[in-house]
Parts: sequence; C-alpha cells; structure tokens
Amino acid sequence: MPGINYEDFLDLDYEPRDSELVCTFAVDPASDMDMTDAAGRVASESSNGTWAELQAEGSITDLSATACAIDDGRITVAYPDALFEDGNMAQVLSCIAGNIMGMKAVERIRLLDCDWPEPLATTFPGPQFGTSVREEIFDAGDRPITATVPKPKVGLSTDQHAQIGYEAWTGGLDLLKDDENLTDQDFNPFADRLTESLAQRDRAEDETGEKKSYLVNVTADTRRMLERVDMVAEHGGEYVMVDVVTCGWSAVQRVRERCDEHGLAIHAHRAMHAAFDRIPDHGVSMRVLAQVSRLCGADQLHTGTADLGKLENEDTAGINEWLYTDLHGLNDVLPVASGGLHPGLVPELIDRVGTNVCVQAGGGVHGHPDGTHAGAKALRAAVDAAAAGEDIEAKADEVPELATAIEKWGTE
Ligand code: CAP
Ligand code: MG
Repeated sequence: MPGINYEDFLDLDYEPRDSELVCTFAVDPASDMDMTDAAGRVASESSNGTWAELQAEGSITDLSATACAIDDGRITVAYPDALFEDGNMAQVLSCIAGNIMGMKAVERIRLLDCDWPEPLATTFPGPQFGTSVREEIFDAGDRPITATVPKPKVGLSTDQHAQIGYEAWTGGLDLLKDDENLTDQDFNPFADRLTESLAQRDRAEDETGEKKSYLVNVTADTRRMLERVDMVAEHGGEYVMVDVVTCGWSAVQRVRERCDEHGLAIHAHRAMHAAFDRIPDHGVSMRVLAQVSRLCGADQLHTGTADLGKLENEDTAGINEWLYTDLHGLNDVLPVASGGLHPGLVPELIDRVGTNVCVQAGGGVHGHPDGTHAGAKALRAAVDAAAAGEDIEAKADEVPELATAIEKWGTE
C-alpha cells in the first residue's frame, strides 16, 4: 500500500474535472522550500494530507486535491467534489482557506480566485433578488440606486436617526442605511429605530411618490439576527443589513434562509474584510469573499469605489464584473460603492463601475454645508446627471445644492 506523502498531491499533467472546485493561490514558499514542494503541501493540507507520511490501510475514499499547475508564483489546485459537504460554506473554507494560511512551508499565501463547479455552487441558494432590486423595489430605470448612512456612526438618538432618514429620503435618496457598529444600543434601540424609521419612510414615500427603503442592521449572534429579521418583515421592511464577515458565513446562511421565508433582501456590509484581503500577497482576496457572499445569498455587497474614496480597494470593477456573470443559474449581486464618496466623484465613479450599482455616501451627504436634505439633493442630482451622461457642472447650474457640494469637495 503506497503511503500518502506530499508528492502524491502534485501532478502537473492533471486536467481538472468539471465537477471539481479549482482554486488559484499566489504562493511565496518558505526559504528552504521550492515552489513544487510548497504546491504539494498546499494541496495536501487543504484536502486530506498532513505532515507525516501515512500508511493507509485498507480502502479509504480518495479525497486528495491535486496541485495541477505552477506558473509565475501561482499554483492551481483542483479539489474533488466529494471533499465538500453540500451547502456548508464553513466547511468549504476550512479546506481551501484553512490551515494552509498559517503553515510554515509558505512565507505568504493568498487565495486569489475560485472556479465554482455546478455540483457545489448549486448546493447554495445564491441571492434571492440580486441586481433586480433596482427595478423590483425602486423602479430606478437606468440610474444607480442611492443610499446614505447617518453620521456620526453611533450616538444619534432614535428620533435624530429617523429624522435624518426622512430628510435624506425626501431629498431624493432611495435607501437609509445603518452604520456597521449601530445595532441595539441604549442610545438607539433596534426595535424603536426600526419602527420610527419605517414610519418616516412611509411619510417620505407619500410626499415624494417614490419608493423608499431602509437597510436596518440586524448583525448579532444568529439567534438575535433571526429575531430581528422577523421584526423587519413584521413591520413592512424590504431589506436587512448584515455584516457578513464579522458575523460569519454560517450565520449569513441562516439569515438568507429566513429572508427567503419573508421575501426580504440582504444588504451585505463587509467590515473586517481588509483583515483578509488588504495585504496583497497573503490571505483571502476580496474577489473570493465576494464569491462566497454571492453563494451564501447576499443581494447587494460593498465592493469599493474603484479607488476614488477613502478606503483601499481591490479591483472593484473586476469583482463587480464577476458578480454580474452567470454562476450556474444563481442570481447576480448588486455592487455597492461606498467609503468617502461625495457628489463630485459620482461621474468618475460611474465611468469606472457603470450604473448597475448602489451609490452610498455618509459624510458626502451629511457633511454638506446646508445639511442632510441639501446633501441628499446634491447626491441624487449628481447620480441622475452622470447616469444620463449629462455634465455635472451644467447640472449644478440647475441644482444649487449640487453647486454647493462641488464648491466644498470639488470633483476629484
Ligand atoms: C461609509 C461607511 C461604510 C464604508 C465601508 C463608513 O461612510 O459607512 O461603512 O464605506 O467600506 O463607515 O466608512 P462615508 P466599504 O460615506 O462617510 O465614508 O464600502 O469599502 O466596505
Ligand atoms: Mg459604515
């Protein structure tokens, strides 16, 4: 009986089967290791191998992954379908982004990309709505939908928060969004905020004749999240917001299941993603986190501002493109551009990411010299102009709030 050792996991002539999950890693081997040695160890440790050569007695199911290509610091690994449990993202990630991230055989390792095969991908639900929210909820036509998050992030009372929502909605924005660290604290309890904000939403809808909605942050342990999802449905919301990385994929899967029962959409915020994806040669790429979010069922997902805003971004346009492409019949995902945006940046943003997105601005709305309502008008005017291919400066001649925003923040 042959032993199972690291070399058994390397076969550069191997052609992955259609049913296999194929992952690409960037690998910097440890100083005493060459790329071939490192590749065998990546495939081994992420599937069924370990450091010791095994004497496999009798017949066992062969669940070995195969390192099948090495090219320019990158390795390709194919994983057999039977290695994975259906619809269990935690288990999948424990294989492909687990122990290998810390093994001494590599100096650095980054999971760059995954090619998800149909048998595995279709055990996940994918988004319930995806980009169709623009049409189905808002009837937004060719323009991006718009959102704003009250600032300061925390500390506003429930009344103040709901009032800001009213001003933003009546100023022309589609969505009010909670900030990531606002959940259910004493200064602004979840249940009160939900009901008061939705009451203001109804008022804003009556006054504007436009559909408005609220991204209320349900993030917590799973039990509390599910209770909050039920409350949102009961009070007539359309969405919940979940911080998908901090609460974990298994929790997201449960929320997706519950949202399906209620017909609620999921807005995926991604706080902590940079702990995985910011160092370019280590960790898990945002591209893969986006893939995981889609499989688990996020309808809209923060993917950055294509480098226009305040935060580091990884290939926003490329990730968005992937979120739109066919994935074995699963719905697509609406990308959300957010982080340091203001009206003057919108034309360039839309140039870089297109109009099938949500444009989200906090400081760039509430920091307007004339307040939230004026800031909302300015952002909506900028989005309308850019989506229609009109010059933003010409639009500013018609919309004084936009002129003031441009005067304050410029157009770059
Ligand atoms: C934006 C934001 C969002 C970030 C998240 C903030 O506020 O509310 O959480 O955009 O980052 O707290 O920073 P501003 P990303 O509009 O005032 O910048 O979208 O990259 O995941
Ligand atoms: Mg935030």
